[in-house]
Amino acid sequence: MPSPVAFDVDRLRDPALRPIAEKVRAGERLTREDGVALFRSHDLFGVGAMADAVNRARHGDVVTFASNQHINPTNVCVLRKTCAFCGYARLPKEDGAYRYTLDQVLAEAAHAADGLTREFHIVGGLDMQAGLAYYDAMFRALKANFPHVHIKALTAVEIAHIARIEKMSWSEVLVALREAGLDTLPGGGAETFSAAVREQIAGKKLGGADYIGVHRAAHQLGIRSNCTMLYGHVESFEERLEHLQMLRDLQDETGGFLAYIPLAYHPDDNELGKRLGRQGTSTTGFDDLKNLAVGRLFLDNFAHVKSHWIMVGQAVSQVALHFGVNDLEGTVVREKIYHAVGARTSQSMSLDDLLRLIRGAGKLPAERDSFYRTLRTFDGPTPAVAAA
Ligand code: V47
Ligand code: SF4
Repeated sequence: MPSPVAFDVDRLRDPALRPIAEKVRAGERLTREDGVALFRSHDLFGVGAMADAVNRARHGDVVTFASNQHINPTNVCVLRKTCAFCGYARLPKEDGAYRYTLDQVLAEAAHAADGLTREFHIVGGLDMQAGLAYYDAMFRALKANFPHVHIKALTAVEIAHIARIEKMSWSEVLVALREAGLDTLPGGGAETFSAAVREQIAGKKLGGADYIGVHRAAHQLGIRSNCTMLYGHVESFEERLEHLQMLRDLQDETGGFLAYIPLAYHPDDNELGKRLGRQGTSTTGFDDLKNLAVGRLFLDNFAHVKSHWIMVGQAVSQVALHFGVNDLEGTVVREKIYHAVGARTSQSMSLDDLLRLIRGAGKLPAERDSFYRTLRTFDGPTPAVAAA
């Protein structure tokens, strides 16, 4: 349950937020209706100030990041025609389709030889040729070559896909992959859980209840995971809260989630963007900050809320550090999935740039491992904004 938090209710401009702020102050859990009211309010600073108070009570001024490397081993996906928001997947014979060999994965992973990379984030398509043996061999080889690097790999949707093609249960697949080197699961594949939304944007994809089921199975085996929500497409505020409620309920049950990451929908180069006539118009800064702040306030049983600067840009991510966010997606090397759908941000950020961004917000950067244990802090004066 949340703890009481010092907060000056007089800072709010929107009277509708007052009863919610009283709950935040008293350490009372917010209802779905409260969550919808937070989304409806135009008092962004009021919502942000509440999220900031809750975040500071947990983490003070510390902002964490992990040095990670994204590897996307295959873009071949059986759902290519049905996930309307995806610009990354290809059918097996389509132009641009690829599936890495083990050597290609190792060549890509070779960046980690610098000793700085601490995590491989490995996700790809639902490829009929990428079953248990493919990932088993990959994880074993990565662990043999880079024993110090954590493997965060395969979304719930990919776990369920491997289970289906191998005729195994989710838990059997998870146990086998853990044997091979899997450490944690990333949060992708959640999209928006509402059946009505899924029907419109990802009709054939694993449903919300099953996404939760795979994460429950992982948590029961002691495998921690992240979770996400894709927002800014066709979903309503009520549907966002339905989604957040399912995440909060599982966290109450297992405590297995490490972090929540809202993902801003990018409308370029995908069917959904064309259908909605939204190409070239990504989510607004207002909605990006709201999603992060509401995540912090509603998911009171989550320690970490992460902003993904590749999706919302470095500027919004920096401001988000005062809207409830305590973690930034790290010094990612070669991101592909969002750059296939119009993300204009850089594909990686250097350590220096990340430190500058965090310090420029008056925060204290700390490099963490994949379980959020601090690895190193960065002492020294915080540069003034003008010099940052
Ligand atoms: O599930 C696909 C999203 C997700 C688009 O766990 C899109 O630490 C926006 O979940 N616009 C996968 N998003 C990535 C993901 C993730 C990223 C960073 C860190 C972690 C973590 C997880 O990418 C997919 C989907 O929701 N995605 N297409 C698009 N057009
Ligand atoms: Fe395949 Fe994932 Fe893209 Fe859907 S979002 S088409 S499951 S790669």
